[in-house]
Amino acid sequence: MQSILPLPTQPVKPGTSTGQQFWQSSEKTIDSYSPADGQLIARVHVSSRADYDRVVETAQAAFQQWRQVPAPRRGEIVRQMGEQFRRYKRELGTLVSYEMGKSLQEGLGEVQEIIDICDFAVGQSRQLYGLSMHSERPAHRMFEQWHSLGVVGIISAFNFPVAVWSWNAMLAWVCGDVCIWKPSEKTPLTALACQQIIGDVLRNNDVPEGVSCLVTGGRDAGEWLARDPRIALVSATGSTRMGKAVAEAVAGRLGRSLLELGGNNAIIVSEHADLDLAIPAIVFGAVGTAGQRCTTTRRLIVQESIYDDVKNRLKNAYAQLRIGSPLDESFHVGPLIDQQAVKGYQTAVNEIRELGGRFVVEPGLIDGSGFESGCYVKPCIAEAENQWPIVQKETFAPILYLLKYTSLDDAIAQQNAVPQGLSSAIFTLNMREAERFLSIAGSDCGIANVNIGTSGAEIGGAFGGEKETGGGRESGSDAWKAYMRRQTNTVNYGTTMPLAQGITFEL
Ligand code: UN1
Repeated sequence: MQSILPLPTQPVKPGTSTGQQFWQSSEKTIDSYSPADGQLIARVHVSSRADYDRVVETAQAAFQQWRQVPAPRRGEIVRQMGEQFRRYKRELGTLVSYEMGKSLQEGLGEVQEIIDICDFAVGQSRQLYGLSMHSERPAHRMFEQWHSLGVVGIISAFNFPVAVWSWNAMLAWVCGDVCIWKPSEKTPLTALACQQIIGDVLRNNDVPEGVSCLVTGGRDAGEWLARDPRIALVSATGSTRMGKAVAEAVAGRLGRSLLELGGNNAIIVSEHADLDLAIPAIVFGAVGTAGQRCTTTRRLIVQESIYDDVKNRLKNAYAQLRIGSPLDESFHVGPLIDQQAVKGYQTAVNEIRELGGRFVVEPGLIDGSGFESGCYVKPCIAEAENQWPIVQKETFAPILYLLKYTSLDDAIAQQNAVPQGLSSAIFTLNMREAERFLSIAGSDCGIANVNIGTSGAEIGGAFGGEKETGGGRESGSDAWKAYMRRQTNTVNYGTTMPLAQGITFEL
């Protein structure tokens, strides 16, 4: 079958940003298959350890220059990158959809997130503020400054193959850092495309080689970054298992890590909810990106008096879902990333049945014409119990668990009783319920919404979560601080030498 995009015919090589793909990459390649149609769409060279070391050395040298470029000037370069992403939005969005399998609309939405974070970062480049304090000593000035950190390693996941990189990279760049990106081995081509898209901007502005680098590979390459003391910050997005390995390795050298890991996100539906708002939010949250967002709605905690009504409405809504090629905009749901993910879905379904879970909307694999990749599954809904081990886990698939509650306290307790703490939501028109959910006695997640689903966060807020989600915050608000080092400065402009805490030290 003919590819739908002009894709490379030769294996492509990673390296640094300006198109000089000169690395002696190993002969090993990653084969990227589209889950949409099962086609091999690219072979990408895997970086060898020698390539990696050369990338880090180039990045370190680039940092010495880049950190001296005034931050607003770095912002101007990021602004130009945003323009490039606007220009190539359709092409990149289509490639994201084809390589990763999310619907074209969501692929375009992902590129929109890149554009938005570019805009955000441009503004931020003029707002890298430090505080000033009043010194306790006369004729002293005390203040803080934020300095660039160094080389930032970015490990990203297949499900948001380009946006998550940009949340990290765009902020890191305005902060004066340089970046080495290790994309998921499941989506290497979208990463190469991003490097190409920004390549002209880097070249036209004489940005030093090594400000934006790419290394490709699997676990090895991630471990190199995690163990390498030359990497000042490792920002990792992915499974909790991967995050723990990264956190341990980085902590072992007292480095910094920023972790954005698994979620097990719930929506509480109160008897005071407007169900016309709730149902579409639940369905998009549960089946969008085929249940492979870290913000996917996995648990629905419904007040018992409206439980049957919600169940029936969801059944009706799921009956209308159209599953098929992500590139065809008439479909709502695309495939899972690969057949391994399909196995994960099947294992979870079996476990639910063994525990006595009842499917309200039946699961299943889809085959036949148009589904040759073997990656398409039916979104399903199971009546389950919160404490079941399978419900406690993040299964990256469109499986929604229906849970029941009596009092709001009970609902909040269930919502919090999982190891993860990324996103959460309540649907209610009752002000007391909403405020209680947002209070210290409410949701324990990094994101808590009222009358909005769990997924689809805007880039302007800090993104991330608590507990096994890893505690990191990316994207908006003051997440930029993670990419800089703080320095406290005290200057004595007087003629005496007073000590702090009133200590006298006579000579
Ligand atoms: C992720 O799934 O890793 O909030 C990121 C959302 C998107 C980002 C998800 N803006 O669903």
